[in-house]
Amino acid sequence: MRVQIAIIGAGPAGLLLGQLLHGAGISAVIIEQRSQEYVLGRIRAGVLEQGTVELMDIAGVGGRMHREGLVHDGTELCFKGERHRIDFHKLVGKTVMIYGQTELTRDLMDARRALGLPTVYEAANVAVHDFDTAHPRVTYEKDGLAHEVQCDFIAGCDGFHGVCRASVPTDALHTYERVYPFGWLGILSDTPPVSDELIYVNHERGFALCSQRSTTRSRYYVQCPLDDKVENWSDERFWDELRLRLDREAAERLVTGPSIEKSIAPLRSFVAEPLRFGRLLLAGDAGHIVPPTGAKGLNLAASDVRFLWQALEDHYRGNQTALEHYSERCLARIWKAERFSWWMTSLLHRFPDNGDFGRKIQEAELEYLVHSEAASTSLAENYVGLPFGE
Ligand code: FAS
Ligand code: PHB
Repeated sequence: MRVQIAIIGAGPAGLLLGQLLHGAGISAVIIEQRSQEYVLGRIRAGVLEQGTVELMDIAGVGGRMHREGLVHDGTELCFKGERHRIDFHKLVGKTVMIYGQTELTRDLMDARRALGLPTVYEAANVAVHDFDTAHPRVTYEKDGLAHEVQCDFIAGCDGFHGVCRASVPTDALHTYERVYPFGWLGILSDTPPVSDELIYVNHERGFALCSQRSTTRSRYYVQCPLDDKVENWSDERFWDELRLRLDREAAERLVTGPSIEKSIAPLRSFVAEPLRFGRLLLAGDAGHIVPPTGAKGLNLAASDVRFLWQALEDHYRGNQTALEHYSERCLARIWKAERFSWWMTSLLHRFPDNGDFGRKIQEAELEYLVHSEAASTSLAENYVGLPFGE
């Protein structure tokens, strides 16, 4: 097979890039190691920045998102048993969209299928070759048969554990990493959300987050030890622990029910530099990871894709500037999101080594944050997504 772009990975980054390239008349194939059902079964992000919403509209797949997504004007911070609202719309004139990553991925998969665009699921032994030449190749096996794709560029959208970044010579890559000493235990339930907007909780027992997927489906998280096991958590134990971390009003309002998904995710900050190696370009989790506290992971993937789509479109029009600056443009935005995600995580979680002093500093910062318009505005402009030009 020969295409202009070989995209590795059918997560949000790969699918969104494929849709945008199609709109620009650029041929691409997506090669994914898992089945569609497996990809859709992963329960992940829930908050879309306006930039991501706009990109879905440009890609022509925003219809259901606008019909079923929930627009939120703000969020709440809960500490010392009290909730404080941060009003995004009043402070920075922007909002966020609550629409699960699963639904966004489903919309992109459905659109790709309807257009009959080439997508290989359950590809085995995917490998990338010769990306330091003008003739990169991808090989894979499907149903026991070997296949090869010749292309102009390879888009590495294969996530943190993918093959693309792993194929780059280690001396060509510099990585930065911080692993956090706790995880998030998440539960999905068909119960009405406890509040109209999200609630981020700083509590002596640990962080908690009340999120949602719709008016009838909720997503909750509690901070748990890194070595904890999901088998240790019955639904009842989860609900009891969540209640202990909520303010009184939310604890009384909480509607519990059977979990339809329950899992523990580790938290890390990670960045690989640069993001381009000849004809291989990394986008999304393949190049960086953020702790989900700032709701940035999916949105960063979308902003990388925006830059990559523009760079590839310009390349085929004979202008190489955006391609030559792809990595630095992405990284300028990535590092600001990494900082915000690290800051939100540091502010809201219990760190084993922080001690009483660390706890008092967190409380002082939260008090300052909710009583200073300047501090609240800073949180708001980062949470809704910084402008692309910056
Ligand atoms: P993805 O990892 O989504 O997709 C990569 C794709 O590449 C996968 O389908 C994978 O199967 C495929 N792949 C991997 N190796 C391959 C190979 N060798 N060959 C072919 N295909 C290969 N973000 C938030 O904003 N909020 C959250 O609450 C949140 N929660 C998360 C919870 C968990 C457990 C995880 C892991 C991440 C979470 N994230 C969250 C971040 C997440 O949403 C990512 O940012 C988002 O999925 C990034 O999308 P992609 O870059 O497309 O990577
Ligand atoms: C989610 O709904 O899964 C979610 C929302 C906001 C976050 C993290 C996760 O910061």
